[in-house]
Order: sequence, then C-alpha cells, then structure tokens
Amino acid sequence: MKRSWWIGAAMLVLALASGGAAQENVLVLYGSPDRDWVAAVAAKFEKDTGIKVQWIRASSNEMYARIEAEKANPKGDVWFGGTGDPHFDAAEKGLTEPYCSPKMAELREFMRDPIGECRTLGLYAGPLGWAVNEGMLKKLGKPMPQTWDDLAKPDYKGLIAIANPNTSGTAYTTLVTILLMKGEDKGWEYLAKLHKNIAQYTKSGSAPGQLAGRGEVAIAIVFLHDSVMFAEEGFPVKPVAPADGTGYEIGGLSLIKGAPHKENAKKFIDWALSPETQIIAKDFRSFQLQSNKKTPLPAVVLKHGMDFDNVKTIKYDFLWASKNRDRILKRWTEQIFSQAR
Ligand code: S7P
Repeated sequence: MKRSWWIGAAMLVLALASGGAAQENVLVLYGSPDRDWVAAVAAKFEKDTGIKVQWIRASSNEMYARIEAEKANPKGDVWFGGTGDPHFDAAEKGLTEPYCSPKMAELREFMRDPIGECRTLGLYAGPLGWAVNEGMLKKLGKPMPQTWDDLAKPDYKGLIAIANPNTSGTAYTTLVTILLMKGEDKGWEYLAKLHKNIAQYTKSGSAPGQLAGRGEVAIAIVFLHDSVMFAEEGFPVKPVAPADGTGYEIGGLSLIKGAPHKENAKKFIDWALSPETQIIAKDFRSFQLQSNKKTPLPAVVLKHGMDFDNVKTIKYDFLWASKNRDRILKRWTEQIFSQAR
C-alpha cells in the first residue's frame, strides 16, 4: 500500500515535470503582418532561444476574431503585428493583458505605449496611401489622383481595390482615416461614393497592391510600405501619398490574456522589440518604420519619399478608432457594403 502510494506520487511528479517542461519550451505565435516575415521571426526566435514556435498568420481583424473566440480557453501566447486598432480594442475588452517590457525605453516615443498602461506595445508604424498603376491610368486617359476626394470621383469607377475592413486592419484604418478627416456625416457620404468605385474587396490588406500591379485595377488603397514593396518587387505601381493628408498604423504587439506559455511570451516580446530582431523585417520586404530607435528605416522607403517626414499625416485617434470599431464595422457592412456598385 505504502509502496504503491509512493510510486503513484512519483509518477505524478514526473508527469507534471514533463508537462511543465514541454510547456516551457513552446511559444504559440499569432502573427498578422506579411507571412514571410512572420515565418522568419518564428524561425529566428527558435534559433536564438531554443523555444519551439508554433505559429499561424491571419489578417488583423481575422486574428482579433480568433482571439475573441478563444477567450474562454486561450491557445495563443502573443499577438505579433497587425494594425493597432484591433490590438487596442482587444486590450479594452480584456482579451490581452498589459506587459511593460524592459525594452520600452528603447522605442520611438509615439510607439512606446500607444494607449497607455502597457496595454499593447508598438512594433512598427506606417502611413496609409495608394499603389497606382500610372500606365493603366494613362492608357485610360485618367488623371493621377491627388486627394481622397479624387478617389471618389466617377472617373475612377471600377478602377480601385481595397480590402474588406471586417478582415483587414488596413481597410479599417482607411475607414477611420476618412471619418476623422471629414467628420462622421460627410465621411459616411464619402464612403458611400467610394464604394461605387471599388472593383474588388480583398481579404488581406496588401492584396489590392497585386491587383494594381497586374493591371486588374488602377489604384490600390494600401499602406505605403506595402506599396513600396510592390514597386520594389517590379510591379508597375507607384507609391502615392494623398496630398490632403492620411492616417497611419501603429502595428501592435500584445500578450494574450491567459497565455498558456506566459513567460515565453514575455521573452518573445522583449526579443521582438530589439533592433537585432527588427532589422530582419526589411529582408522579407516588410518596410515599416520599426519601433526600436536603433532600427533604421529601410532605405527604399526614403528612395520613394514615403517616410513620415515626407507624407502628410493626420492626427489619427487610436482610442476613438478602437472604441468605435464594432459600430463602424457594423454600419459600413450594413449601409455601404450591402449597396450595389
Ligand atoms: O505586413 C504588412 C502589413 O500591411 O500587414 C499588416 C496587417 O496585418 C495588415 O494586413 P491586413 O489589412 O490584412 O490586416 C500591417 O500591420 C502591416 O503593415
């Protein structure tokens, strides 16, 4: 009797120890930027730390929906990248939890603690704009658009692509940009007009750039760093910043509440904010301005004049964007997206 109790206890200790060890050596990474960059980050973290990374990639708002759906039984540890708005909303709703990384002091000020109390940290930033297929516009005898108002003119009917904001953070950034620039009444009127010009809504935010590159549309509404990426890849598109101003993203980095491997998640966050890690983004054609002050802006962004100093940006209200997210998406889906084009 005494002996079997001892054996049972020993087995339990062994089981717990091996379970604990297995847990300790894993990180479940939820990534929202470009797939190649997420894959490279996962591989590098594994190499640098010996912690096995299981990762998936989904667009910002899709990933948000997943984290929300898993709320009662969280599976992911860290949410890496994707536009800030859903990160901020997730923080507000308690789906993620604050983590004040010791690396915060090294970050560019506007990305250090975007909504306060370390509820999410800034990983990168980039302004919104267009990828324009100038050749196609010329062939069609259409002028180069200069302002957001230009995009809503009948001239461009069927010539523009943008992602669906229900899945894409890029497209949601566009909705907020317009509503902030024009105010709600005029903004919704504008969005209804813009909808008439949209040839295609894609799932992912950068995909419209490919459509413009292939000449399926003439104008893609995308982040300017993605537009630079397509231009550098040889697509016949030109990155264009709206002359009347534009919004921008702060890509988020958040610790998922109830993360199964919390200590590894914190380790990953610190690691992801270091210049040695951030510098690899450009090798995978991710040309955002990284948050660590020591990570330089990729030269190609300067070459195209699409850096923050050259692009006129608006005061993007991140808290407003996250607090009004459900309402804005619902209204857009019901009143705009449902209309014939
Ligand atoms: O990595 C490029 C990038 O544009 O993708 C991120 C984000 O997930 C946008 O994609 P979706 O619109 O599909 O959500 C951006 O944060 C990032 O700059």
